[in-house]
Order: sequence, then structure tokens, then C-alpha cells
Amino acid sequence: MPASRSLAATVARIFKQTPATDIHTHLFDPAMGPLLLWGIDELLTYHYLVAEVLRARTDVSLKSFWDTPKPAQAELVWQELFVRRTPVSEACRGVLTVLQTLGLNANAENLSGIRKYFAAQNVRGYVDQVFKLAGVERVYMTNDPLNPTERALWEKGFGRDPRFLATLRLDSALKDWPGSVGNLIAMGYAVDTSLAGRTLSEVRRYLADWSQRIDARYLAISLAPNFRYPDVTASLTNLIVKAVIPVARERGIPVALMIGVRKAVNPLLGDAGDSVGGADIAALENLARDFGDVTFLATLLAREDMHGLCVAARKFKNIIPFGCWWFLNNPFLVREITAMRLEMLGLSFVPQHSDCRVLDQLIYKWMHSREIIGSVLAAKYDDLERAGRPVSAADIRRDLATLFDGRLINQRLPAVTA
Ligand code: RAT
Ligand code: ZN
Repeated sequence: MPASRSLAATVARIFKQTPATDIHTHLFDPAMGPLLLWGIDELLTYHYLVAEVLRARTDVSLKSFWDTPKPAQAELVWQELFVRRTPVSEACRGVLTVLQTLGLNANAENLSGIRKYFAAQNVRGYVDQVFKLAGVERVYMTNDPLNPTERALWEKGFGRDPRFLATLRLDSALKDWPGSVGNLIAMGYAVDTSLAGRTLSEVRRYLADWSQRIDARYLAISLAPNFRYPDVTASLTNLIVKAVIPVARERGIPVALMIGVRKAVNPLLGDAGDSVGGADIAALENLARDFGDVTFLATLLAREDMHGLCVAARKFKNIIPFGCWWFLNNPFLVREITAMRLEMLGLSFVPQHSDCRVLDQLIYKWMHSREIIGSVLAAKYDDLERAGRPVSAADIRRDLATLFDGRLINQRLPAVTA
């Protein structure tokens, strides 16, 4: 049942005043220069839109698309998805929300006026403006020391913007083991292709060194549907159990498990070429049970797994479901998932992260999410009022802060003694 007008309006008003912590993005500290993407060409060539334009223009080959310079790719996306067609998809609507919020013409025939606006911005001022418009107070980056450009920046050092918190992403170092051995050796870690000998302690040293250097707030990895625990035969499971979890425990930081991605099912599509699969929720429960003093932030990619994740989180307080990830970040799914989580977990989850790759996307991803999550929450409050429990503005303020200020990912768990 939709919420009463006045409750919905109160929630929307308070939500607007509640700054959000965005716990998973692909944005970078502005001091990291070109790694931080922003502006119209980046917005329009977001991989969600690349997949859509290539469906609209079936005559354009992937090779010729990638051979095209980025501004021309952006122009193609604009013409095909925004001018020649009605831009109904969520990714298209997002661009329109950004343009409209910035006071730009979302109905332009071409990009020249929009480009002029972006050319006049300087990145630091623009970061401030976008954070303000998005109502975001801090974002977590996705940091990968195996990326040579990124590593060079960390090694050189830079003045950190405190709004951009680091997280250590483990995919390139640990997945597809021993694929990364050469890179780790080149970085000074005496690892071997087998996990015997001192390899595991050297991987731990890599994780500890880099967590320390970047001040990582959690360790994160995306996992395929076939991830299992326990599984003594799988290198990745061994690395997670014997290297990642011990380092996370020692540093008192969470491990983020992002499960259900099937990488590169269409490799020619690049970032847009990954697909979805189910997660083994028992593996997550087994980890949470065996490592009760470590927090597992968990986001799963398949809609079908959302209910199982709520059940798992009800069993284990060290499982914190977060966000509506990637293909789930669409209004109809955010509504369903948020309602389910509130009903099954109360306020003990992180409803949303943006996954932004382009700074400006913070504006639309948070505006759209606030609208839906706010209306779901208001409907729940209505149910409570009808059950005799009035909900005050102070309640709403407290609840929204609990859900969105990032405190849940910093929860302290007692050491496991038994
Ligand atoms: O949502 C995305 O942009 C994906 O491509 C991935 O980056 C995903 O969120 C991930 O972190 O692996
Ligand atoms: Zn991501």
C-alpha cells in the first residue's frame, strides 16, 4: 500500500537532508588525476549504455565501435538512444537526471552546448558540486595496486581528499591464481604458482602492506557462481581463508564478497560483457560461521538470491547485505529488494551503494535510489502507524542515519573464543 502523503513527504524531506556514505564506487580521489572519470563523454560511454547502443545499432561491429574515439562514441550513444529513440532505460534516464539537475538541456539535438558546460568546470570544484547535489558525504573507492597507473600514484604519494576512502580490491591479485604471480613477484613478493611454502605468507604480506599504505577500509573481491567454501581443492578459497580473512581480522576491517558474476561471457564487449549467475549462499553462511569475528559485507548479483541473502543475514550477525548491485540497480528491483530487507532484517543492512564509475553518476544514482527507498520506508512507517506506533521525525532521522551513514560496515564484533 502506498504511504500517506504526509509521511511520504516527511521521509523525502529528511532523506534529502541526510548525507549518504556510498560504500562501493569506482571513483577516485581527484588527486589521482585522470583515474577519476567525469563529464558528458564518460557519462555516455558508461558500459551500461555501450551494451544498449550496440543493441540499437546492430550494424555497428564491436571492433568499429571500440576503434572510434570516445567523443564520437558518446555522440553515437546520444543520437541513437536519446534523439532517435525515447531514452526509457534506467541508464539513459540517469543521464537525463544528471543534465537536468545541472541545469543543462536534456533534450538537446547534439552535445555541443553540454560539452561547453563541462569544458568550463575544474575537477575540484565539480567534485564539491556533485557531492552536494547528490547528497553524498563520502565514497569508497575500488583500489587495485596491480593496476600500474594506480600503483605509481600510491607509491609517489598524494594529499588525500578525506571524502574518498580506499578499499583494497583483490580480483586481479587473487582470482585466476596463479595468473598474478609474475606481477606480485615484480612488486617484491616471493610468491610461487603453488600455494605451498611461503606463498601464503607472502600474499598476506602483500595484503597487509597495501592495506596499510592506502588505509583500506575493507578488502573486496567479486566471485563467480562456482565459489564454494569449504573447498580444499580451490586455490581461491584457500587464498581467501588463509590470506584474506587473517589480514582482515588482524586489521579489524570487513571482507566484501560480491558473488554471482560470470566474467566476460562476451569478451568483446569489455566491461559490458559480464553476466549473472546464482551464488552459493551456503558458502557465505559457512564462512560467517567459521569466522565469526570477521564482518562479511555481501552483495549478490542474482535477483533470485536476494531472499536467501536475507535469511543468511538473519542467521549470522557478521553478514551485512549491501546495495542492489549492478543489474539489480533498477527501480523495480530496488523497490522489491528494499522492502524484503526491511521486513526481514529491520534496519541492519546497507540499502544501497552507487557503483559509480563516473563522478556525475552520483547525482542520478542517489536521487533515484532515495526516491524509491524513501517511498518503501514511508509505506513501512504507515503500516506501523496503523498498528498503533506513531513514527516521529526524530525516528525517521535516526533510521536514515543508521542505514546510510556507513556505520554498519564498521561494526565491532567480539573475538571468537570457543
Ligand atoms: O557495476 C559495474 O560497473 C560492474 O562493472 C562492476 O564494476 C562491479 O560493480 C564490480 O565492482 O565488480
Ligand atoms: Zn563495482
